[in-house]
Amino acid sequence: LLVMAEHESLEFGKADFVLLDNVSMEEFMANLKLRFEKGRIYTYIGEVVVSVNPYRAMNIYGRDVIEQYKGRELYERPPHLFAIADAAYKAMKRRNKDTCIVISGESGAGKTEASKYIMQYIAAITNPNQRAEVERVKNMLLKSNCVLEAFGNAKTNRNDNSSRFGKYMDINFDFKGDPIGGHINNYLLEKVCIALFSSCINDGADFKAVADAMKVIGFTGDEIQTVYKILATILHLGNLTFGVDGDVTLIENTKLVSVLRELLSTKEENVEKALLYRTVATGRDVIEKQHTTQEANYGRDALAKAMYERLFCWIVSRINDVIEVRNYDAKIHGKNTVIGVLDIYGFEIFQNNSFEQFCINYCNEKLQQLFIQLVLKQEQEEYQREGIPWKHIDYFNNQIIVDLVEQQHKGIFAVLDEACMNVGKVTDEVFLQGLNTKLAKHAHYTSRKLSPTDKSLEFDRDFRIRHYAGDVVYSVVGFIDKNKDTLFQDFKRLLYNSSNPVLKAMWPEGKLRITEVTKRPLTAATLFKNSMISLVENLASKEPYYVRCVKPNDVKSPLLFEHERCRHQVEYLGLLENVRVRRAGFANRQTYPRFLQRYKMISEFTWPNHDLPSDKEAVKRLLQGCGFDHDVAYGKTKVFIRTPRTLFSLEEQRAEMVKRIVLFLQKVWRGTI
Ligand code: AD9
Ligand code: MG
Repeated sequence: LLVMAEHESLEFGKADFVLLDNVSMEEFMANLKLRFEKGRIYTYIGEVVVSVNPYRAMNIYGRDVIEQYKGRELYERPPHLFAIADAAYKAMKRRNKDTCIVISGESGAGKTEASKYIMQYIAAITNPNQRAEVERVKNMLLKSNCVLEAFGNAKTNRNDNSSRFGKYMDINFDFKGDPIGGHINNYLLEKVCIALFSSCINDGADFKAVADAMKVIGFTGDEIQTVYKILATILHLGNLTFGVDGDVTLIENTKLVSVLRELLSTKEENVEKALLYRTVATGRDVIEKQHTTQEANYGRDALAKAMYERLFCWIVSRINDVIEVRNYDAKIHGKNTVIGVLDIYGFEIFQNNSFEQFCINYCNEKLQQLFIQLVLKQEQEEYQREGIPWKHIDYFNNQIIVDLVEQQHKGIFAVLDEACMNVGKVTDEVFLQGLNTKLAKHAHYTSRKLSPTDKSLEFDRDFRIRHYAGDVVYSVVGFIDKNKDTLFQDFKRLLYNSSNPVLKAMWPEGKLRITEVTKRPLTAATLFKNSMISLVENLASKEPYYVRCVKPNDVKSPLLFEHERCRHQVEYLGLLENVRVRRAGFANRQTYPRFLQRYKMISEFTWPNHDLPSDKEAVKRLLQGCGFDHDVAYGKTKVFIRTPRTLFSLEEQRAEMVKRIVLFLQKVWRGTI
């Protein structure tokens, strides 16, 4: 195996960036490119998998390959997603730890594909006894992907099957290590993608696959019908236009109103009224105020988006109903561990960046901060704690940018919420002025007012954030609207009063009468911020594994490795820093007793028991005996092993000894000794 590993590293570049001769951007890129060209799309940085989208079908995900990775240690096989999935699974099963796999990278880099392969791997290696309940759960978990993609993905110019929502999925396992349930959290569905939505289910076969998957998951006939009706409503709303007659606003294509009435199971006059008027309470009086055409247009679009978002969230919650842990047996046994898989949008820099990009990029700042906390900072702190000599590695700590966005009172979200709270006319420019006042001195914030000579920024429109991944100019246009995310109460009442119970149940707040609606709903920014904070808390409580996806080119070519494009991604994913810390550091660490427990049989000094003054001394003697002393450091409570190869070799010797011991015992048993 060692020979195989060597061979692999010579012919196809280095399988682990930690093994580079020099850690420089040039060498890193050369290795990444060489491996991509040789069809080696995965490379490690320690336990992090770097993946380059091959843009072609690879013959590396079959049953035979799964068998090769099952139960193996990370370094025994060429780098692969399966190895990471197996490592996360082993940690969960052997050490009873909750683990998570965080998949990041920009749009089209291969995150969703990676998450699916990981799920498939886990499904394939579990439930050897074919328990029916476990098979049912596995089937649901896999089928749920199909449904979520149908409703939450869209064709964009970056990716034909782009996820327009972030997804975190927990898979629960019982004490045997078999999946018994799961839970999905979705984040920030990009609602404007309803415009792109019709690309989703665009042929008969896809349509049937989705319909079948929905049936398998357990959606009832009525529910599925309602889903179609909502989709039809959304499409029809897109065709609805308003005009004026004198000072009366009216619907131009009135035939559509009766179509909508039918689809929404309500009265025709209710549909018309909700589209043209809003009910307002002035003191004790309730009056109906007619929309201007502009307001009517706004209301119609808001309705379409809100129905789509509500539908999506409802689908997620229905899937959760079905996949939640049911197996009470597992609960009695007390052990119910989790592997979480996070597939979330990567950093985005578009020509025109708005509220959505701002949220997405904030999310990436949070994840980068988590990465720093878990991988870089924690690592350095452990060496210090253990008294291991250590040269500090410099890295950029992006906490300052996280604060810029989320800090109370003076963060960008706070300024935005404050602007939205104002009574009277609130405009996007007022919000920008607020930012300029509060953040004038912030090193990572600027605008045209603050740097008047910078022609790349428009007055009264743009601000620029210096993200850890690079500079992004955001246009404030639409921030206020998107943050308030208001849907006229009249629409909520309309949908709640539908005689279709499935639709009605999606809009419980429509029950409130106009005079009862007082509480201001949380803004989109606050909801997103809260969901990110709890996501990061959740991930931080688990043992993390990382997959970092790189997109080789913008034209979906399997042959093209655009150097500059890739270099930029390597830079903002912080991969070089990752290699440096990893290299300066140690591949593996174990407490002395644990180390002895596993390897004591390979040394005469420690087998079956040692008589040295401490476990630490015993481990020292063992490693000196094997000639590995130069590759390790002895901390206060743990031994640190620098290169994976040493560990690998220890594992081999152990396996060999175990085999011999077993043979010996067999002979004793047969009486031949
Ligand atoms: V987005 O942020 O949701 O827009 P992703 O999820 O990062 O994006 P996705 O996984 O959807 O990207 O991959 C984009 C396309 O690349 C896929 O539709 C495949 O055509 C292609 N791809 C990605 N990974 C692989 C792979 N391992 N093998 C073959 C791949 N093709
Ligand atoms: Mg995706």
